[in-house]
Amino acid sequence: MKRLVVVSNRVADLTKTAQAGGLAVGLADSLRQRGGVWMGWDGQTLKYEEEPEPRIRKIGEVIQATIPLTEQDYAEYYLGFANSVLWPLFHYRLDLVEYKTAFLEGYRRVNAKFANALVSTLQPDDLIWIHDYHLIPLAAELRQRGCKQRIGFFLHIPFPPPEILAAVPRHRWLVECLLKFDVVGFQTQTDLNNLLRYVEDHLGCELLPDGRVKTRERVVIAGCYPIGIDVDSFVAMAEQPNDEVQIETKRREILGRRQIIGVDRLDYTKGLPDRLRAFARLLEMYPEMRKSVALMQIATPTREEVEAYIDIRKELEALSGEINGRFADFNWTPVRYIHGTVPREALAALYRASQVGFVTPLRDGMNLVAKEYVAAQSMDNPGVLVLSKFAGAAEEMHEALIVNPYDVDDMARNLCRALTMPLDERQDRQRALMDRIRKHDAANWLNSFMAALEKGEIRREED
Ligand code: GDG
Repeated sequence: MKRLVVVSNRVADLTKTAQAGGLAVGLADSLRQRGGVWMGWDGQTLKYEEEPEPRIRKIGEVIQATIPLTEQDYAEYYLGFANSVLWPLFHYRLDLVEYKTAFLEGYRRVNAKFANALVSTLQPDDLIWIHDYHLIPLAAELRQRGCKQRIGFFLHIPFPPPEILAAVPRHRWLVECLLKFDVVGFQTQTDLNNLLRYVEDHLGCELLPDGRVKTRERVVIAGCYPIGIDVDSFVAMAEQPNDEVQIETKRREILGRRQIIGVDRLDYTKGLPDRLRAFARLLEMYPEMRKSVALMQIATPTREEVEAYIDIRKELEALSGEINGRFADFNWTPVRYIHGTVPREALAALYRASQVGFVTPLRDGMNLVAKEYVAAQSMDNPGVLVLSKFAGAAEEMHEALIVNPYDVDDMARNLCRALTMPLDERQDRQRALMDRIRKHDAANWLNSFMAALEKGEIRREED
């Protein structure tokens, strides 16, 4: 078996078995089994003139290679081009893009640093798999350094339509960089179609009947590989009794109250303000729901140095205060807003104890929370997933109640429908959703991408 070399902005902590997020778990498991290399930034910022050698650690069969960045790299590459240009742009938020030439320079510089660090560790037969928007130019940098290995790329976030992409300077260069990979993977058919439209209209590439893209120099596999979760391990976690959650659930049961749950990184793409407004609208439109339901919103802090993230935090704190001020009673708090991180086991138990999973991003690559919520439900009495049509997950999870995250009334109506749905309908939907998330689980994601990278296999849509 060929050695797998994974590169991502940050590396997962392989000494821990329980990690947050499907990417870390899926990749860590696979790397542990087949052995390989994982390279990324170590999270440190240091002052240095000459690029330091990567720090190598061997954990079981996995070699971890990490490099530090300078303060300037962190500001221009990470906070700058990656998170103030590409993140908002790829989520269709042109209004939040803050472009500076220095950001682009920092982005190219750090990708060159990654290439320098990586090239010395590579073997001729390696398969290289690069992850996410931070590292789009990395294949181009590696090719310049003579790399002939097969290199794949997976984009975890959406890929925007050409009309939006064209708003950022050097958009053509970005897409040309993508075409230096052998395999380019997206979460959904919509993202893939956006790329295909760009390469055909702006770069004059030929789209071959089998789905590959022919450029002047090479043929690239562009495909859709929806990411999934490790369903069984999540089911097992949700079935583990969690004392604190159980006590809280009993209390709610005695009072005859239901719970709606939202779990997100505190990001402006996740549609949190309108989610809270939709909950308030539910209480307005259906007064009988007052005191019989509460919203628990867990919002995990993230990228707190970027201006737009400071704004969204303030907005949410004000909104939850406002809703509670307006509707709360001495013995009922409608919104429980938690600005923090909850342990993964508690999260699974909370999903299971909630009658509605409320997932309403304005735009999302996939959204693993939607899949985790379904995996955590019991078949005896499952909850209902209310899901934004703009989450990548909506392309597969048709049996959720699909909503428009910009339409507060639509969300409120669907919350009411979820809270009053008969048991047999909930069970039918749960069965179908479970089948779907099992079919598109973490192992399937990994194997289908690896088949393309290793053997050049092309994924058919019905796979
Ligand atoms: C990107 C794309 C794509 C959240 N809060 C806590 C916590 N989490 C965990 C969730 C879930 C993960 O973090 C979030 O994953 P998502 O997929 O929902 O969203 P992003 O972080 O934006 O991920 C996304 C994903 O990459 C994978 O390709 O699906 O579209 O944006 O696993 O459970 N975990 C714990 N405590 C928390 O408070 N333990």
